[in-house]
Order: sequence, then C-alpha cells, then structure tokens
Amino acid sequence: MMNLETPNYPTMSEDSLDWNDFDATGLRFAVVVARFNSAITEKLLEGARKALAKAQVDVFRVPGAFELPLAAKMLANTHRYHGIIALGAVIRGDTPHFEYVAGEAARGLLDVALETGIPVSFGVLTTDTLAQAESRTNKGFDAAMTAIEMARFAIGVAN
Ligand code: INI
Repeated sequence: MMNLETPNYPTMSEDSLDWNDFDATGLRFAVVVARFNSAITEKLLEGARKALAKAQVDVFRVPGAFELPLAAKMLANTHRYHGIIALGAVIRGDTPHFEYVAGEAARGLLDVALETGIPVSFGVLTTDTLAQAESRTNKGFDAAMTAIEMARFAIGVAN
C-alpha cells in the first residue's frame, strides 16, 4: 500500500483499491484555488500538494468559488492537463448567497468535466460555519487523490 501521510482517503471502503491508480508520476495537474476564505483554501492547497508530490503541478488563483468553473474550463481547453482540482470554501453565514455560489460552483465544475472530458475534482467545502470548514481541510488531499484516480481512469480508457 502507498505510504499516505493522510490515511483517511477514501472515506469509504478501501477493499477494491489498487494503489497504482494513485501514482501521479508523469501526470500534470492544474489546481485552481479560490482566494475567498483563503485561510481555509490555502490549507486545502497544502493537502492537494501532498497528494500531487510526484506530479507536475501548476497553481492558479481566482477571486471566489463562483469563478472556479470558468477558470477550470479555460485550463481544460489548453489540453495541457490530465486533470484539474478546484479548491474553495463556501461558508453559509446568514446569506442566501451561499446557495447560489455553492450550487453554481458544483454545477459549473461538473459541466466542465462533462463538456471537455477532462477530470475536474470538486474540492469545494460547503459548510455552515468556519469551524466546520477548518475541520475539513483534508478534503484538498482527497480532491487531488480523486483527480489522480480519474486521470488514470481516462488514460486506461484511451489505451
Ligand atoms: N466565495 C467563496 O468562495 N466563498 C464564500 O463563502 C462566498 N460567499 O459567502 O459569498 C463567496 N462569494 C464570492 C463569489 O465566489 C464570487 O467571487 C463573487 O460573487 C463575484 O463573482
């Protein structure tokens, strides 16, 4: 088994995992990080970098989670990347803005993956409180692991 610093990936059963699927050697990824709630999103990025230690990684920043889909689409259309990891933190507070930002980020990112065929990981925390977001920053690692797995999946399908 791979020596993982964060051994909680995936959160469900490990029974059918082949750890070769998580080898990022030779793969290239773009990570797009929202600056909104940057105390959280920079921690998500730290986790993603751990998972992507063997990959080539380019990091891009955008204002907020709402901007992640367009940035992901622009990056996917360069065809430079095996996968894209989108990182953000949408915290509810007292405003209905939350629903629009979180919902549209999720929908937009899925659309990019389906339209371009390039794996896009949803590393966007959607929480009620800052404390909840702080306790979930390991999701950056998880999102990057998912991107590696889906990139390997895409390579397997193509060959
Ligand atoms: N963006 C976030 O990434 N997280 C939030 O919690 C958030 N809230 O709460 O408003 C947020 N808003 C900004 C949004 O992503 C856009 O940058 C903005 O609406 C301009 O398009």
